[in-house]
Amino acid sequence: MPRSRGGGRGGQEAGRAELVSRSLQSAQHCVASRDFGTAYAHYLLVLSLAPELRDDVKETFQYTLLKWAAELDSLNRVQDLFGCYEQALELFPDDEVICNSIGEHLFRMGFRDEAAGYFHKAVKLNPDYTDAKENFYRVANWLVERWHFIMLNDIKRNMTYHSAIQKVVRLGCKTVLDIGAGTGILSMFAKNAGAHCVYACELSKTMYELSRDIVAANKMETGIKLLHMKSLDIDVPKHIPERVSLVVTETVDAGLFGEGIVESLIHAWEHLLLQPKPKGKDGNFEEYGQVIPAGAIVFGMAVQCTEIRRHHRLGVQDVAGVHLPASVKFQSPAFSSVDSEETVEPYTTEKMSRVPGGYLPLTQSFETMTVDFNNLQELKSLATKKPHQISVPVIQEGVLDAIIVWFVLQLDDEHSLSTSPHEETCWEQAVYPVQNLSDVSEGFSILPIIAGTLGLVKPYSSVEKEQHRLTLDLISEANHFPRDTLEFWLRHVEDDCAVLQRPKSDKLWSIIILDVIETSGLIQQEMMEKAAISRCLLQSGGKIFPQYVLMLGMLVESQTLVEENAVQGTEPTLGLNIAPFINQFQVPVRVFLDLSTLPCIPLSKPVELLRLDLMDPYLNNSNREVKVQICKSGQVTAIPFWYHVYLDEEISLDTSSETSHWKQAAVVLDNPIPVEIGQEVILSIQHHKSNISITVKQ
Ligand code: 44T
Repeated sequence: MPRSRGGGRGGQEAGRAELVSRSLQSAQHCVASRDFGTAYAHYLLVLSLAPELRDDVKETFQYTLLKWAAELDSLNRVQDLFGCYEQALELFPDDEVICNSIGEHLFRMGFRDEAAGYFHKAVKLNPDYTDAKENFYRVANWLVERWHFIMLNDIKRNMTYHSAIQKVVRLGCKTVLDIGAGTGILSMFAKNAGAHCVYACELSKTMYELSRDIVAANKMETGIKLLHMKSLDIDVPKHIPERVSLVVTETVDAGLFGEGIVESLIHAWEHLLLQPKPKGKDGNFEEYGQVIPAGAIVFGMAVQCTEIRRHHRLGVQDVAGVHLPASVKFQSPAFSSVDSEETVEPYTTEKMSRVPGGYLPLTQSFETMTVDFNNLQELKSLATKKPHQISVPVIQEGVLDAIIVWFVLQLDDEHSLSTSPHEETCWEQAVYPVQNLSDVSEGFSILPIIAGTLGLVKPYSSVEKEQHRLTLDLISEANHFPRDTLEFWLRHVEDDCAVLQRPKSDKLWSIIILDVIETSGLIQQEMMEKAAISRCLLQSGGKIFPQYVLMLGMLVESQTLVEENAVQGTEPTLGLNIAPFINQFQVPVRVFLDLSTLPCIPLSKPVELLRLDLMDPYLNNSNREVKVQICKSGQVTAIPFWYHVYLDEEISLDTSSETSHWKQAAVVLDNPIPVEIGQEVILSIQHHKSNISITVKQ
């Protein structure tokens, strides 16, 4: 055969080798000349022709991919960007760097759940990969919400559900559907009580996968059929073979209805449950359908509460000499549902027993409504019910700030759970603020206007949303600010670099104000990196506000923090093995803490943990040890921390002050450390870029 025609195996092989080697060379050449797009294409060719080179080229391929992705990102070529990642994942399906990087892009684009999934995958692939871990901790709260830990640790709630389920299963309800299974705990109660068939549905992918592991670990995978779906999409006999005699569910939020329990149960009665038992008729439990919980009573109470007022009402008309005109409406998130995409509930939630400053009841508690979950007609009429009025006598003079709402969940006629603020319970209450003003969304700042009032300054501001810019324009106008005094640039979510840029007209900045601490109590992501860029954009003698930040902390014993952080062994879950699975989603730092009302015993005085200097990087030390004097014997379980933000040498803000908008955060230890009065404990503070870790040296 004529070789020159490329026929024959040897010839093909040689041709392939030649092409691979040339493409590889081109790829390397392109990387060197920073043409990452072309390099990436060459690598794809190399890898498709010579998969055996996978391990050799992995590192440069990754580098090329990340560079090319960054370029596509800045060009806003989103589809190409994710196309690339998809290809890359096909070639390297178990690559933690690629997963983490996809997560970062998704996160910046606002897809937090999806991002969280990729960070979780990256951490699973490599538990020591610090970047992915940091990212994971920031989003774990979205994947598995913190209340899972709190509810699973609530032994009273678990026992009450357990008894109620056991009772009806023993009476004959042998086919069970668990709506909103979460970890699968109620399904396992039903199975253990003797149910023949248990079906469980769960909407969240993460929770569904977790429940599969948990059910298997408890050796019930053959008895419980898990479905990753919304109950409303379940069809008999497609997904479950028969109608069931019992539905168990705890798909209720602090306001009872926020998880859609009424809609789910209407659907369940119409399509998934056996017919209800006619009144007065006894008979076999297996022939009829019923629901646990059987019903609920909803209560309300009018309260005065300065903390709620502070969050939902603008208490001032002037801020540092800037007048806020009435035409500017600051809306609380609880009332912004009209034009936003997601349906937002008209309430927020609060654990009233722990609200800073407490609250004053202005009325007695009153019943607002009752619901019978075993009555389809009633459920249906509820879904279309008109609002009604109730009048309630005032028993205490005061300012009406909110109506707080809770409920008693009647599992059956002997078992009930209350979410009342007086109850020792894991539940928060629903808060319906009476005022719909204020609680301006994060990222909105009138600092540039304040700066503008101080004299001959030309403030520039980065604004996150067009709406914010319009609002600043309105406020400027009301304060008789010449229109062109203030200049803005819109900050694009994907484009972080644009936040810090050179001034348009002038040479360099004289003051740069950085937002350094999040409301959650954490340091802003990349804060030190932004400070470093800012230093390069300052004119000589220019200043960064704040100049430096002190981080303070103390050692405490707090059972509450421990229980809110991780499921504590098998005891609270009545012997079921759930803790090690859900605890994978535990995070080492608890955020949005109210230190002033946290149940805890201080074991030390506050100490300075770290100084972060934004103006002078040489004053920062990356790792240090701090000695802490123990002033009371006990078990150290947590290290709450907060900040003193020094705008300059004299003027500072304390983020633990009760009048600040900041909450606090705390490191929660995996294992408590026993300490004696007089002892010294050494804390090791590691600080890398803007990520800080605090550990106790043993
Ligand atoms: N909130 C408690 C409990 N689901 C909410 O995906 C108490 C809140 C709480 N699955 C502070 C404190 C506390 N079909 O995993 C979730 C959810 C799932 C469904 C399938 C459906 N129709 C649904 C509806 C919901 O059910 C699980 C539980 S629902 C939420 C419980 C400590 N804030």
